[in-house]
Amino acid sequence: MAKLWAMPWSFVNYFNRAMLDGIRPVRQTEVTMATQDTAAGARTDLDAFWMPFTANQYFKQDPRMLVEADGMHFTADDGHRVLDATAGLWCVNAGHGRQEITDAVARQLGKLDYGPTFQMGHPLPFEFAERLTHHLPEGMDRVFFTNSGSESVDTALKIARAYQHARGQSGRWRLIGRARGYHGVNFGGISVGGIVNNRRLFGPLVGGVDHLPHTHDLEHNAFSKGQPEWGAHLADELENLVALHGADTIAAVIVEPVAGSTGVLLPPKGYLERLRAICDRHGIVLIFDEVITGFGRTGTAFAAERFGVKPDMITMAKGMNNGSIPMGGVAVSRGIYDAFMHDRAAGPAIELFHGYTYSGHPAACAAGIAAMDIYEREGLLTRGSELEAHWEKRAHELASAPNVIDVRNLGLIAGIELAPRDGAPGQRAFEVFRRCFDDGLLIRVTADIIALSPPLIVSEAQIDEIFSTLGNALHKCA
Ligand code: PXG
Repeated sequence: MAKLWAMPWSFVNYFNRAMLDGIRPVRQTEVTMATQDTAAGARTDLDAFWMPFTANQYFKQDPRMLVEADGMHFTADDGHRVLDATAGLWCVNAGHGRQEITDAVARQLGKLDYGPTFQMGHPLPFEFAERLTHHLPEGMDRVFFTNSGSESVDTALKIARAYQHARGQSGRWRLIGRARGYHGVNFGGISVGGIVNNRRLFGPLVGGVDHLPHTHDLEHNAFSKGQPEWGAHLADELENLVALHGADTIAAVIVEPVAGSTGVLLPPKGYLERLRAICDRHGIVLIFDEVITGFGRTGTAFAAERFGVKPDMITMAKGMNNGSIPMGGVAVSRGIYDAFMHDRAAGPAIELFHGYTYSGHPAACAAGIAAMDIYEREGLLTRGSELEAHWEKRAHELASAPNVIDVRNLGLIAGIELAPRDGAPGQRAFEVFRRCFDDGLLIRVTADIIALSPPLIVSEAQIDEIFSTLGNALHKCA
């Protein structure tokens, strides 16, 4: 059975490690937190906000504060501009400060600020769901709204189990995830997820979960341009899990088509196709977690299209409304939806006991419709494929930079893996991150892996700037 991949220096605890490893030792007495100038000039104490996935104590002594954003840039509180090579956290696909989105949200809040969607409706989620179907794989034309990627994942897992029940297969409740998978932070997501530090302190997780092995192996697929040649056979591990548990106990498999948070892992050629075939053979629902790959990141609207593999459900969030208002969603195939909707004579009986107060929030939907207008008008959902050759060429020029042990890329995503410093894993990449930030470039680091995912409006000149600033930082931090 697949062992969960232990990722001790994932971004999950990365900053704590950096602290322990002595980048900047923290004395507890120093931790009377800094105050910070706000844009308005008032001083704000930093204590009250418990920051997510952050070494709070470390950060609050020496905060990096972003106060404005426009197009491809953030502006920090000291006035220096930072080129955003991460689209925020993989979400601002159309670039920052899009006036159209701002106006749509303001208009909507003025007209209908909130409207329930439980046994009631308002027009926006119907319109937005319909718009989304234009970009989803054919037949995946029913959308459940949530407020985040984590909620989308837990929603999809619940729908999968309930669907199996609805079609008379209530013995199918097992869920299969993958080592190194990141599916958000709720109990379902961390259960199918495969990042040890996200799971280990939280007690018993969702039962009936197993994991496939991940597909990353530098011995076989280092310096891949696009999908690696090696690794399709790793999908066959699903057959072993079927043999072990019995297909009639398995509800669903969930994978990220391209794994992001764990450090950009690309699907080997043929791998997703094999997963699809095995799921089909055994009546297992296949869920693609497209929270980061959705909305143009891989050069098509969804990675399902890029890889030519149609799942049964797609989870989404982030780029859905350009990161402007918390929102997520789950697209399901017509077959799954119809399994719940078979009895028109049921009257006001609820088909699925699940939903959120803010499912289909008017402002989030208005932002989403405006984002779709921009994506479609500016061709952003396919711009990644136009820029991919240039992006790939520049990314792979870093192969000869100090300590680089892998460069991998697909669409407008790149992962650059560094050899860890002896006895101080994660430290080198964190130094590169700090150096880049000071030099005006925002990157993400996960352990010793640098992840790049700029807004899809990035120009070729800005791509050059990203890789030359990063290249310089790699030399300086050698
Ligand atoms: N699924 C996937 C595949 C994700 O990447 C989530 C679910 C959870 O989404 P929410 O909206 O609940 O955060 C994610 C989130 C990073 C990074 O730097 C990635 C995520 C979040 C924050 C940072 O790689 N992905």
